Amino acid sequence: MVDVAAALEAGGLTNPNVREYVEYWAGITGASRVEVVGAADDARLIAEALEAGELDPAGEGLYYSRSYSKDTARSEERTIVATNRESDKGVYNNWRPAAEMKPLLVERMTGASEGKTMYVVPYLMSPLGAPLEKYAAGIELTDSRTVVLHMIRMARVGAKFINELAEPDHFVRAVHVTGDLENLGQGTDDDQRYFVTVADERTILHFGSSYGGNALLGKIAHGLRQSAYDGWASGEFLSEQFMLIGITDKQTGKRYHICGGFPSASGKTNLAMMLPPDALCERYQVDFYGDDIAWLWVGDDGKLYGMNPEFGVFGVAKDTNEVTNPTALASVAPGTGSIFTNIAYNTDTHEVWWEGRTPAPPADVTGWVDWKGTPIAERDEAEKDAPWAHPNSRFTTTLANVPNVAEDFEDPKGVPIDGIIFGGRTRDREPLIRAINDLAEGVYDGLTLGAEATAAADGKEGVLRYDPMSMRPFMSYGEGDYAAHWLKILGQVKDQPIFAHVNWFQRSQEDGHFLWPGYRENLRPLLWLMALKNGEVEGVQTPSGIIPKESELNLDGLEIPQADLDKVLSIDLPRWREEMGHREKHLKGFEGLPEEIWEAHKRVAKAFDES
Ligand code: GTP
Ligand code: SPV
Ligand code: MN
Repeated sequence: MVDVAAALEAGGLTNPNVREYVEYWAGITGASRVEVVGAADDARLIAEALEAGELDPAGEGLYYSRSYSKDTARSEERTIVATNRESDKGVYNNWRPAAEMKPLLVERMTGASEGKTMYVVPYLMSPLGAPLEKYAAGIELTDSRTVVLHMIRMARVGAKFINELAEPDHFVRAVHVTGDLENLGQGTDDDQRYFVTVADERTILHFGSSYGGNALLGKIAHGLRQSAYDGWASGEFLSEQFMLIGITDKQTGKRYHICGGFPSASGKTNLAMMLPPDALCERYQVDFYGDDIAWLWVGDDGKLYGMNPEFGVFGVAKDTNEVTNPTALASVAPGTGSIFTNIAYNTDTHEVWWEGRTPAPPADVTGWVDWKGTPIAERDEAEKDAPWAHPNSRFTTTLANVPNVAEDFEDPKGVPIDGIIFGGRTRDREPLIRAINDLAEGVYDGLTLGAEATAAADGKEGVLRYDPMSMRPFMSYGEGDYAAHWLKILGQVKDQPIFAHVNWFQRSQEDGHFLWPGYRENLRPLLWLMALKNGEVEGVQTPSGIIPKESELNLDGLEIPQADLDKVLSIDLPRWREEMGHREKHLKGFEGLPEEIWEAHKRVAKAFDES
C-alpha cells in the first residue's frame, strides 16, 4: 500500500479532508505511486512525457499527442448522471441511481491503475475570489500524465487552491482511471466505459478514456454537469456551455458583454477569438473572456454577471487558418506550451497539419503520419482519402496565450451581461439573427435549439436533433426544472439582457455552400443586436423574433451575393410552421415544464398561424 500521507505532505497538500479520499481510491485502483502535482511541475512533467513517448515535440515549446484510435471524442451513451433521487431524471441526463452506479465503477477501477502513478491534481474552476468560488474547488485523481498536462493548461492547478478553502471539505472528488483502452469494447454492446457524475455527492467517476471531454474532469464533468446541478440545488447560479465576449465600440466608448451557447464544434471558440472584419477593426474590438463554459449569477446591483471558470482553451483544430481564425493560430504559436491532439504530424520536421490548415495537404508526404500514426505514404486503398487529422482533433493552450484575451479576464467580479445568444449548425430555416425581447420567449428559444450534431461526440456527426441551450450532453437534472431555474435566476435581473438566435451555417439548397461567410463577419449581426437593445435600430418583427433590415446591418467591406444575403435575412414561413409541430412534441417530453414556456410556445405558434 502506498504511503498516501507522506505523498500528500511531500506535495504540500495540507487540507486534512484530502487524505481519506486519496487513500480510498489509491486502495481501489491499486496505483503504485501517489504524487501531488501543480502548475509548477509542468516543465518536469513535459520532460517526462517526452521521454516516455507520450508526447512528441512539435516545434519550440509545442507538443503533439495522440489518443487511442477508438477514444477521440466524448461518448454520450456512456455518460451518466447518478443521484440518490429519481426526481433528478431528465430526458438527456441518462439518470441512474447512485447506489447502482458506484459499485459498478468501483468494480471497473479495482486494480486498474496497478504499476501506474496516481496523480493528485488540486484545481479551481474559477478565478480566485470569485463569488461562486465555493463551487469551484476540486481534486482530480488521474493515472494519466497527459491528462495532468492538459489540466494544468485548462484549470488553475496547485495545492494552495485546496489548502485555503473557506469550507475545507467542500471540494469535488473526481476520479479518472484510463483503463486498458485496447480492450474496452468502445462502441460495442460490451462497452466497458462509464463516465459518471454522482451529482448530489459531488463525486465524479470516469473510467475508460484519456480523451479530453471524458478525462479532464475539471472541465466538462465538474465545470458543466456538476456545477449546473450545484447551481440549481443552491438556487444561486447557472452553468452553461457558453462562450463569453466583450465588444468595445472605440468611437463611442461603449462596452458590451455577450454570452451564448452553440452545441459542441459549432463556433463558440471561433466567435470568442474573433478579430473584427478589416473594415471594422479600427472602430471595434472583441475581447475574449471564455469559449466553452460560463457561470452566470445575479449581482447585488441586480445585473446578470458572467465568468469563465476555465484557465485555457481546448479548441477544434479543423478549418483553423490565417483567414478563419488568426487569433487561434497565434494562441498555439511556438513558445506557448500548447498541446495538439490527433492531428497529422511530421516525424522528421515536427510540423503539424490538419484539414483546412492550408487548402491542400503538404505535397511532399515525407515524414508525415496521420492522426493514427500511419505514414501517409503507406496508407492503403481504404485509407487513402481519409482525413489526415481526426475531425475532432484539438489544440490546448492557456487563456493568457490568446491575443485578444480581455485585460480583466481574471477579475473575480465577472462581467455584466447585455445579450444571450443561441445558435448551431442549422442548414435551413434559421436566419442570420433574430432577436427576442421577452424572457420566457428567450428561454423557450434556447430550449428549442435544433442543430446538426458534430464530431465532438462519438458517431453523431450530421444528425439533426434538439440540443436545449447547447446543454444536451451536459444536462444534469430534469429539463422542466432546468427551464424553471432559468426563469427564476433571470427573473431576478433588473436590466434584462436581450436574447437572440443566430445561425452562421445556413446552406444553399442548390450547391450546399454556406450562405453567410461567417467567422470574422459574425460581428456584424452582434453589433446590430446591441443597436437594437439601445433602440438605435428597429428591425422587422416576425413571429419568431425581430430580424434586421438590410440597411441596419453594417455591411462595410463585406462581399456577399445579394441572393444569399436576402435569404439569411428572411423567415421561411412554411418551414417554420412545420417546425412548430416538432417543437411541441419535443417540449412535451419535458416533465414539469413551466407554464410560462408553454405560453411562449403558443404565442409564437399563433403568430405563425396568423402570418
Ligand atoms: P466545442 O469546443 O466542441 O464546444 O466547439 P465550439 O463551439 O467552440 O466550436 P469551434 O469554434 O471550435 O468551431 C468548430 C468548427 O466550426 C471549426 O471547424 C470551425 O472552423 C467551424 N466554424 C466556426 N465558426 C464558423 C463560421 O462562422 N462559419 C463556418 N462555416 N464554420 C465555422
Ligand atoms: C465539447 O465537446 O463541447 C468540448 C470539448 O468543448 S470536450 O472537452 O470534449 O467536451
Ligand atoms: Mn464545448
